[in-house]
Amino acid sequence: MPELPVRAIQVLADAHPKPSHLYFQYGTAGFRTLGSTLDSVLFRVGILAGLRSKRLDGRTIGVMVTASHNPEQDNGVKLVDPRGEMLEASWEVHATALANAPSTDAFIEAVSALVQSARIDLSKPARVVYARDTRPSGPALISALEDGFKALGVEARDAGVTTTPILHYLVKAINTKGTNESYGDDSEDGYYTKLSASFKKLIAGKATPDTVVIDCANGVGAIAAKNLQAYLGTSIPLVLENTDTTSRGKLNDSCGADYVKTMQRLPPNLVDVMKPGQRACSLDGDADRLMYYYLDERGQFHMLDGDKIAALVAAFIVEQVKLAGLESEIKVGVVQTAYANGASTKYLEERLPVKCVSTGVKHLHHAAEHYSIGVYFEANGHGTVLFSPATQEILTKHEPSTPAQSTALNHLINLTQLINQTVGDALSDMLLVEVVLAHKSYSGVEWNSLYADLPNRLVKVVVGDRNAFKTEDAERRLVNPPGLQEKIHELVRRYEGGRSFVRPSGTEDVVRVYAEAVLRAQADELAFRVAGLVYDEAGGDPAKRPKEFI
Ligand code: NG1
Ligand code: ZN
Repeated sequence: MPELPVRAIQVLADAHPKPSHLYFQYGTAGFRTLGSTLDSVLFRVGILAGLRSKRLDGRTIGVMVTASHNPEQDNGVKLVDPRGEMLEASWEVHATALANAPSTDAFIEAVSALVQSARIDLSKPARVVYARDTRPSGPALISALEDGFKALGVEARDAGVTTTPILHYLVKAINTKGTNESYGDDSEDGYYTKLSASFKKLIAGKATPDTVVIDCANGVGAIAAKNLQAYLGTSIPLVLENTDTTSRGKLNDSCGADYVKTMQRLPPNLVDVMKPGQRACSLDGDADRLMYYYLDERGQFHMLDGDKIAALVAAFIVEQVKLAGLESEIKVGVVQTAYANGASTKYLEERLPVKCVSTGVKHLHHAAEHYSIGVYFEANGHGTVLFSPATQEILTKHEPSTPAQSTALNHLINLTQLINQTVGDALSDMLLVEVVLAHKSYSGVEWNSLYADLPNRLVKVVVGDRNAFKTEDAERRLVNPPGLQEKIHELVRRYEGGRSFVRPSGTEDVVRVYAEAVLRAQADELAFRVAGLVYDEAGGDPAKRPKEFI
């Protein structure tokens, strides 16, 4: 039985000491904080990824270095399991334990304990594929990660600078290579070819879509969008904006999907670019979120968020399943979180099964796997559509009895190719939206009128200890601090169409407050009043109480 290469780990771990005053937590998006503090975390994640691979018999694990929509100075790292999905939850605890071991000796002890408790066979190979986004702190963090690989003897493949969804694609493609479940060629070329070929088939015979403006958030999505554009050729005219990935300070700055969603407005530098009625969309810093929008004839901004994408796509898929004559065999369902606009939930519930789960892609993804076709989107624009293995088999085996059934069946098969089956993917989702719009002959206006969003507001509250906030019922109810939920409920009752909930963020040291109501002013007021309750309850300094917390 081989032993841990303790000496090699020791020497390299000493070169990546843990800052003594910091605590790192593997949250909903992996580790994420100031990039300059993450050196030891990356080194340790290199070893953790190797151990995870050994545990899974040498299957390839993914490591993505990104902080997504966060400001440029932040960075982060997350692990991707062999099927291209998020790291299994039980290993999040191991990740946190390894990251916080105070010294090299303590770290080696924690690694040994993990090898024992998870019964890791050290004689197995360790294989990892890794990538980063365009953040300036990326290269140094990658070299810390590579030291981790070196210490454990990991066979590591560098996927360079690429998007989160492409890295997930690669992981799945590598692990299914040569099997009958092959996900595609394990290269970026394989990814672009798969997306562009299925897109072209899906819009064949339809009018070429109008020009779509893509705000690339000055991030890695700019590189991927440019590559994809070459594969798409003339099938869809794209105009790429915010593509500066080299100037400091530009990433996600007044642009990108998160800016659009939280500010509920156009990125300022698109104001002069967009024509009335023209569609545009924003990616986030690692291109796994997508927000659509358009300006109407009066120049008014209309946002088409993840909920609107879910509504558009779910209705289209239900229609195609019916047309293919597969209604009794294939059940389509939608998964949302409590952040979904109440109007979207109402619209969807009238048409198909809808489930609400806790925030975090892993919860959405797992719930979506319970349907034959599971559509999941977070309001912030992260989402995808999952086709179960049984459904994929039905689609390949089904014998259509009319030409119309055959057409719909082919559309569904092509959708399984177009849609990223591993994680939310802004570029794949953008093409999906354009396919549905082309089929329905919808402009942004018709799409937007599927239902009218309830006005809503999302507020952050800085508290002493966000871990004091505990929730239940898919985060819709607070159970701790005691008594606070009753006070929130009491407030909500006073607002027409009022809904509000409070939960600790998994990616920032804050508590989030969401509120919606029939009227804009009421949604704002409710959000700020609940934020005030949270602030007072959580021991915020009265002198620093934000004045808008009425
Ligand atoms: P937190 O910080 O836990 O609210 C945010 C998003 C999630 C998810 C993660 C991962 C909101 C309200 N929350 O999580 O939906 O996308 O980041 O990036 O949008
Ligand atoms: Zn992202």
